[in-house]
Amino acid sequence: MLKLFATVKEKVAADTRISDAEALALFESSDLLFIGGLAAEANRRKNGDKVYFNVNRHINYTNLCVNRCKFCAFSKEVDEPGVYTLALEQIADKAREATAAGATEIHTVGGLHPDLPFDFYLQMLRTIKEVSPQLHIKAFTAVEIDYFAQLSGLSITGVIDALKSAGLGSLPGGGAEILGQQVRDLICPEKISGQRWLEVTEKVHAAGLRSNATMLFGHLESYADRVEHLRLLRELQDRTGGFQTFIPLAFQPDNTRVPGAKGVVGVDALKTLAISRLYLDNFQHIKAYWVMLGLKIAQTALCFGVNDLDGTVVEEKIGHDAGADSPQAMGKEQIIDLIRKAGRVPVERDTLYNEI
Ligand code: V47
Ligand code: SF4
Repeated sequence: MLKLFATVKEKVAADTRISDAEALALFESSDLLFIGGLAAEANRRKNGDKVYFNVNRHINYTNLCVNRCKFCAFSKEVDEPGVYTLALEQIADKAREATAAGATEIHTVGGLHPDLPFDFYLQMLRTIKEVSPQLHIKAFTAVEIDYFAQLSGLSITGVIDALKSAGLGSLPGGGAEILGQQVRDLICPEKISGQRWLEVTEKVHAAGLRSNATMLFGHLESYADRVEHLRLLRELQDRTGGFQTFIPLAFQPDNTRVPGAKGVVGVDALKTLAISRLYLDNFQHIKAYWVMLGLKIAQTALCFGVNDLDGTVVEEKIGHDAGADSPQAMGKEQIIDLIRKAGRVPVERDTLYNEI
């Protein structure tokens, strides 16, 4: 083990790639400060002292979903209490509120609605752009893109081109969960396969759109499953260079149906963020999504290789329906304060990491 740690240290110092076996050994180690120190070094070399955040607003257009993933407390069935679908006018109101609050990004995703036509999604994008042409729309996961292709009869590239023409700017990283099929069969058997998620994402990048990648961790997956997930992302990034940011999402267990899953402890969250930074040498940004991590762990993560805190969010539903105990929104000043108090330099960015 000591020899392996020495090798990892040398590799990080020389800015060379760590192997799957080395990543696995880091996950199995309890030397959090060693791993975190190396991740901080790797991050400093890429991003200096800067920590990025943005002013954004989430809009979840519907929670009705034909998929019913077992880890998801957000989705509902047709006649369940609390099921909703936003009208275009409600979406416009939220976009107007976001613009008034200085947002540069709308992040919009939703369930796989059984009846809405593909045209609804195009109109949704046009509606937001009519409210403010400056707003960048980061919308729809690879899972939704695949669903729209089935709905419309278009190819994946046809769907992306239509959405782009209607105002789509980039894609968020959801739907990746754990890419390995064995875990997927347990936690989200109805969702597209990990392989399909990768194929759709490759087509998104080929069409010239950037996207993010996530990993839902802390449920039934093993460390080896996490390493495999990271490997598949690193390989795709080698081919396309289209990923902007990697976001490990800490599983929130309340109201979910994953047997035995208890959620994530702080040490595991920090270790996972740090190993992501070390292994994903071809990702510029690693994000601590404060909604799922809580503010204290998200701030501490800034010393463990993280250089992004996401944004103001405003109306978070997916994590909070599953018991997240973070606030639902953050003010810009609050985020700046969190970053400054970690001794780092806050930088407001737009979705594509242009500094504002
Ligand atoms: O794909 C669902 C996750 C994702 C739970 O790209 C859960 O900038 C934890 O992808 N506990 C959607 N996570 C959110 C997402 C995201 C969020 C913020 C920023 C970006 C970005 C992307 O939420 C889903 C799923 O993996 N999720 N249920 C849960 N109980
Ligand atoms: Fe539907 Fe997405 Fe929830 Fe799965 S995670 S049930 S696809 S809303």
